[in-house]
Amino acid sequence: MQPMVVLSKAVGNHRHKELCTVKASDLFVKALENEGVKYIFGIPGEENLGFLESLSRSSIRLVLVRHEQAAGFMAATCGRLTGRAGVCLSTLGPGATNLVTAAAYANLGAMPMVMITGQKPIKTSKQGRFQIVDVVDMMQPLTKFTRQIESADLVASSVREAFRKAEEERPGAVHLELPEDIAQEQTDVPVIDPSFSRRPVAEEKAIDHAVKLISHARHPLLLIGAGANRKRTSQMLRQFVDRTCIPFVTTQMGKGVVDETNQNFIGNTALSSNDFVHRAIDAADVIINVGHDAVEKPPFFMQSGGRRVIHVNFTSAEVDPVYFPQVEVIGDIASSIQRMAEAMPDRCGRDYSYFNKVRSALNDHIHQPTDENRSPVYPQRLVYEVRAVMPPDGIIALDNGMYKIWFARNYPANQPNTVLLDNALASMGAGLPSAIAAKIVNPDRRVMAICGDGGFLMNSQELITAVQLGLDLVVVVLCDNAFGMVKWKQVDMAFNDFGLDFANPDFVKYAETYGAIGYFTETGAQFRTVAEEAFGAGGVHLIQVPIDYTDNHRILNREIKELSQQL
Ligand SMILES: Cc1ncc(C[n+]2csc(CCOP(=O)(O)OP(=O)(O)O)c2C)c(N)n1
Ligand SMILES: [Mg+2]
Repeated sequence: MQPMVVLSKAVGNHRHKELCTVKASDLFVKALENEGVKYIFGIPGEENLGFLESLSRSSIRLVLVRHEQAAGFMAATCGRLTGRAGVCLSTLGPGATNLVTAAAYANLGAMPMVMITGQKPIKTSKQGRFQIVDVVDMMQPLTKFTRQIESADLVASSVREAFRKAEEERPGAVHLELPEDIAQEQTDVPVIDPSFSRRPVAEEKAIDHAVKLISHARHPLLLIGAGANRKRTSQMLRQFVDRTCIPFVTTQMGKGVVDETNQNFIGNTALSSNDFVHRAIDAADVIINVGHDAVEKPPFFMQSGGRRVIHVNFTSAEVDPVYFPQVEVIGDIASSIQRMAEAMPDRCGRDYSYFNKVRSALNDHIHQPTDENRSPVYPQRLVYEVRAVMPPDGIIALDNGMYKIWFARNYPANQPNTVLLDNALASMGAGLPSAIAAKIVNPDRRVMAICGDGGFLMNSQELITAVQLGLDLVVVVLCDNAFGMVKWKQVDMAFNDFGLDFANPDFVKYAETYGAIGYFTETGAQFRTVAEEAFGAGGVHLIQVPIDYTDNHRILNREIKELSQQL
């Protein structure tokens, strides 16, 4: 940072007062440093040049990308992984419009993110309406907070407020617009430090009520959703499971909060209905629903007079026709869970034989096709091989496609945030950028991006960003030459096969033109060898894997339904 400019100004009574003033963009960057920001992802434009110059003298690292949408996905992923808002930067107009998908991704996915966009001078402009769109208004439905900074004196409070809003429950996206002329103004308003604050905790009576209900239940079930994936909750939930022996189920975005190889894990609600796990949900008389987030497809449907539901979350339940919990424990989740565990009598003696039956039927079904070495590769086999290659703390970052269901259902996650998937906006194109961000945040852990051939090409340009950053990254591209997931739905809805097939480039050569190393693997066994080699060698590697989706419909829509009904 540039030293503060010290101006000596004469004041009315002729005494001299020392005033410290600083350029607004310098102060902005200082405020970001004060919030603990380490990286800014983005593409600057002419209107950000003052800000960029301030940034060049800061401790913050600029990660230059090739599309603003990717910058937003990266910033959101930083927020998701750290709990502190990730930051992205773009110019006005077209740069800002490129950020909107990422804004929706962060806001729906509860990932704290601050977007900073430039703007033409607001006091005088000689360029008419060139490139001008109302970015502040455009961001309104996609953010928790969107503001133009109209004066240098508002920089400090605006930045603090933006971070406060982005990070507090429920986290999400915020936006600040810094116009070119304001960035150059001077101000003497200093940065504001983040306050010391703790989340409020649940009322004792609510805890008592929940404990009573669970204690009288014969078949209680714990459901871990997206909102449970926060710092400290993981440890408390594990202790809760160990102490009470209550079986648990995860939603797609609740994966890994508690180790899914734990003997009390029953399954994931990757499919909306008719899977083995839904039989366990049907059999439960009380569901302890932790971190329920209405943004995920409902993991179960309530019916009046049916099983009781205890809603444990930071905020109260959004009621709809299929969700109207009878008891709510509202406050910091970690604290609630810890207090509930302490107040519960040790009840490992309950009869969980039916849940155990569900678990072993699911496990058999998951493991049965893993020795299937066909080419193209069976998705179940691929999931198995990826799990074998990834250590417990390894991170897989999924794009959006058919394989996401297979990974959510069949890949046991060991630790929180080791399966980065988006079951909120469910946008294609986020797999590679989120893997890049995960590797930047966790340089010592294995990170693998897993993308479909459609989704990969939506942000494949970021391969060059990964190469330039010198990252060690393995990118898997699953090729069915189609928008496979939509095809799967098309079959299920008995529509004709139409409009979803495409041609692919040669991904091995494609990777090579970026300075990455490309491979083509035909079988699951080959995949494991190549992936191990790629991680061992370091650098950016792309593995093209032909994938066999021909049995998706039969297995996911029929076989699983029939088998689970027999339980
Ligand atoms: C940005 C965006 N566009 C469209 C969709 C709708 N969509 C969901 S999955 C999918 C197909 C994905 O194809 P691909 O990446 O090849 O993965 P596959 O399902 O074939 O494995 C589409 C088009 C979406 N989710 N996001
Ligand atoms: Mg595809």
